[in-house]
Amino acid sequence: MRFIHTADWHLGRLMHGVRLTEDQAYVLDQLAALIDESKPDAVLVSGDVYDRAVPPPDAVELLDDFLSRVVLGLGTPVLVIAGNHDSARRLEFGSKLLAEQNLHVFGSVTRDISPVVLWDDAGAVRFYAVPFAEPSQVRAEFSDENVHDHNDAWRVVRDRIIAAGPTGERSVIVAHAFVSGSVESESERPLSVGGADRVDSSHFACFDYAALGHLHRPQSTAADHVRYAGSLLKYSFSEANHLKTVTMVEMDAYGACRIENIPLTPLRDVRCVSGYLKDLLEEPMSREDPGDYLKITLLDSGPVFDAMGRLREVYPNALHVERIGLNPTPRTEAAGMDHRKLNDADLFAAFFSQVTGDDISEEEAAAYAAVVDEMRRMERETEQP
Ligand SMILES: [Mn+2]
Repeated sequence: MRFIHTADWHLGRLMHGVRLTEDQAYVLDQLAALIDESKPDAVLVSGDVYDRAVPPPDAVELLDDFLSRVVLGLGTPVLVIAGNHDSARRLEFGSKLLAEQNLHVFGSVTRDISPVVLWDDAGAVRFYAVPFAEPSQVRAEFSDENVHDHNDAWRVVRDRIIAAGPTGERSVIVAHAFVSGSVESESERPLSVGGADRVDSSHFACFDYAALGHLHRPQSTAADHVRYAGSLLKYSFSEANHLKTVTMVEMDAYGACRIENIPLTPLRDVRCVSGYLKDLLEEPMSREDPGDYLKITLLDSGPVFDAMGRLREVYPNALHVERIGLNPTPRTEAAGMDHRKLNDADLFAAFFSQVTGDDISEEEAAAYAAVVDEMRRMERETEQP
């Protein structure tokens, strides 16, 4: 059994105000060509298909086009789950009809987790596709009052799958979750505030392969077969040194997996460069790719007039210019940090201490986390009347 695992496409995403649809279409073309060439038995998309609950029309068109080419044109079954960026209800529209064509879309978590079963010469492989869900949704759906966080939710889901499935058959789980010990990037939106989103790798290691989504750096976690495919593209400058890949998995008759990472070549790379303005303008550091998405750090200490305007004449996709050596003396520890690198809770703690003159207490931080989680939950529920 051969399948391709990919995740975190974030179709419709903006990076520093620039829409990435053209870049996404460019790599999806390569993925379609790879599917055509390698003829996998299935393609797994582990959530965050879209960047937001109501994606822009060109992103919807791009997904429609890609899925039609693969499912109808190439006859390859595709399994898609919703991630935390997707609207479960919108994504699952028409899913019963689409399943007839071998496009299996899972939007909302359900009590009955029935697998998509595919066959090879050695028998059946059961693919359990579990979309992202809030702990409160799992608590209600599974009528289990003991579900308080994501780890509890996954324990219940895993136990249900294992209890219902036959033993001895090969199985794959498709999931969108944050496995403890894995490495984050800057472009992921926390699943909940304050670390309550981490789940134990053991919930996934018991399957022959775990096709994970959520974290944008391609990585195996805990074991080779528990894997994040990583995002389709670099979605922040913190990912400039990532090699984005899709994962090709070859499963043998006993469920052992051989994993190969296949790089996709972006239309424009995401890079960080630094230098003096004069040098950058007169001797472009990378004449070969001046159209890449760039973060430029200027080393000049004196005043610089219209740095971005002048840089863009040479580097049309310069997205961010940073000056070092110009930062005012920070008043507090957090004020000296780059606010884009702080998470919600740290940002609020910095704001709190600036307004009150005191550091935030543990109780106050916990109260803040509870309010934000509740707010996010309500947002999702209004999404899903
Ligand atoms: Mn994501």
